[in-house]
Amino acid sequence: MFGEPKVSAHVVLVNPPYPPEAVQSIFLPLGIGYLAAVLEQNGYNVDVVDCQTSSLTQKTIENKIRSLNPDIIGITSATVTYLPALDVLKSAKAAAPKALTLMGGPHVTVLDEQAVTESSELDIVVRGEGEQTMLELAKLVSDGNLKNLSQVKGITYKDNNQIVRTQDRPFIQDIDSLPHPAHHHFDVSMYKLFDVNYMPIITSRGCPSQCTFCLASKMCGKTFRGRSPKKVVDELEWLRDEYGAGAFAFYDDTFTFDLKRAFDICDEMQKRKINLPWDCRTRVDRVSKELLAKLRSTNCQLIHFGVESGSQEMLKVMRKGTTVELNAKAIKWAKEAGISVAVSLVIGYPGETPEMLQQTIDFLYKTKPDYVYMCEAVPYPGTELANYVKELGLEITENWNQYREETQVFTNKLLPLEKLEETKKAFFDNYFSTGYFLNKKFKRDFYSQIMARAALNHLVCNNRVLSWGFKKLSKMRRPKKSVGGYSASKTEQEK
Ligand code: B12
Ligand code: SF4
Repeated sequence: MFGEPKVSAHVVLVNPPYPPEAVQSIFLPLGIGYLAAVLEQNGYNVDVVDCQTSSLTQKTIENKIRSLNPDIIGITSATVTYLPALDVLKSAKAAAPKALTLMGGPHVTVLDEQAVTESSELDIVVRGEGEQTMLELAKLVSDGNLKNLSQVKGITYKDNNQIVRTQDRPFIQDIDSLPHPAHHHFDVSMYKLFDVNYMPIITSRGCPSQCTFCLASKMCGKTFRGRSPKKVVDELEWLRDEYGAGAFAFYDDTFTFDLKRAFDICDEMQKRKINLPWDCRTRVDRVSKELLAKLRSTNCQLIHFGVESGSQEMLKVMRKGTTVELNAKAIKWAKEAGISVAVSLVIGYPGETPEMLQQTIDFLYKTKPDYVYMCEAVPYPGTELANYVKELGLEITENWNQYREETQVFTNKLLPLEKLEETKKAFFDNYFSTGYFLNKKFKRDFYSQIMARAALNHLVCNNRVLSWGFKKLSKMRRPKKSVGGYSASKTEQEK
């Protein structure tokens, strides 16, 4: 059904563009990196098209795919990149009509049936972790044996207008068995920040927590699967030696979930003299004073805590399993250990009132984190929050392009959008002061420079003269994209 038998299928993996209205936050896509790596390890020929670092039009994507002439085209997508991914599929299928088209990632893992139904160009959705499934599909295509599709776990496809959903694929138990992601397919200089190669790494998969707004456990399971400290530090060394890494972003859901493993990784980093700056993300109930001191001793300069709210009631509704007190304590401990703290917050959650939001603002003034992400509560498909919003009958958009942290996609009558935006703006106007900017600027370390840049962006946007001068300057440079997830706010982007 999908082309001639091949000795070894040629696979093209595509990272779709963001919708034009979204913050263009670029990062090295680890999912594609892992898929490319396992394919190459098994002898397949792989090309990668990253539409986020290069401004490709539909036509250029089509031409590129035509020239590559693949047997399989695999596209990744989150909810925000789903519609652009469908557009890419159209071009891809026009360029290579016989190629088997696949889509994976968090959006289609949940809305798999909808995806194969609404897109005639999409042959198969790959649900959840994709490495093994990708290999099995590449093998079937290579052998010209697609009639055995139903044997492949973790996929959804249409067969004679009937949707077939094979059984879920179990998560990979030994994630140490995975190769390093195939970074050679990317121009790593595109992800530089302040001339530093800021390289991502994931050292574990799975999150046992069940926060209502998060899809992590649906993607990677409820069981924490950690890589061994030796393998983790092998990858850090490789990133430093092969890619000139100058700083590392540990993108695990909860890097310190297993405290002992976190200590052991630090020991291994010390033993092998990896002393580059790094940051990680974790929960406030998975750190101790001792651990924070240990992280700092290996040059951890920034820790991101999922604080979510300054209202105990909201933390309970979000099933965060933490307390306001614990949040404050963890921030204090990290700062005492000499680690900068970034906190992420979920605002506009159903049931949140202006008073509760004010509790969050008060919490920030009291605990003084070094950086703040205020993310709108976005009901991503598959989350408990999405079900809750539906149950409450709240008005919600299904324009997936809007599903990003700076956009409100449902109406919270208790906390109207104007009030939310006004509170948020007032907070950032105060927080990103000239004093904040100078303080970070003079610290000179890598992460302080990122924070100083964010403050400067905010200050410039709030000042008409500076803003005019900046626009003139930026027209002379290439368009600015944010890197590594440190996005500018919506207001900054729009001005
Ligand atoms: C790290 C991370 C980031 C990093 C990116 C790091 C990186 N270099 O890749 C940063 C901070 C930049 C980031 C940004 C955003 N993120 Co994020 N992120 C994560 C996190 C914690 C881990 C993702 C990851 O790298 N996993 C490891 C890799 C190996 O897995 P993967 O990418 O999922 O790919 C695997 C499978 O999905 C599948 N697969 C994926 N694509 C394809 C394609 C094919 C063809 C096949 C066969 C298989 C396949 O196989 C891959 C290998 O197993 C997840 C939570 C989670 N645990 O999933 C959230 C998560 C993915 N992020 C989320 C969101 C919302 C965002 C943002 C939209 C936030 C925003 N700005 O508004 C942005 C935009 C992301 C984008 N462009 O797609 C949501 C997505 C929900 C959704 N339905 O869209 C998640 C699930 C968290 C949540 N809130 O629930 N993120
Ligand atoms: S928000 Fe963090 S702790 Fe909560 S489920 Fe998601 S990854 Fe786990």
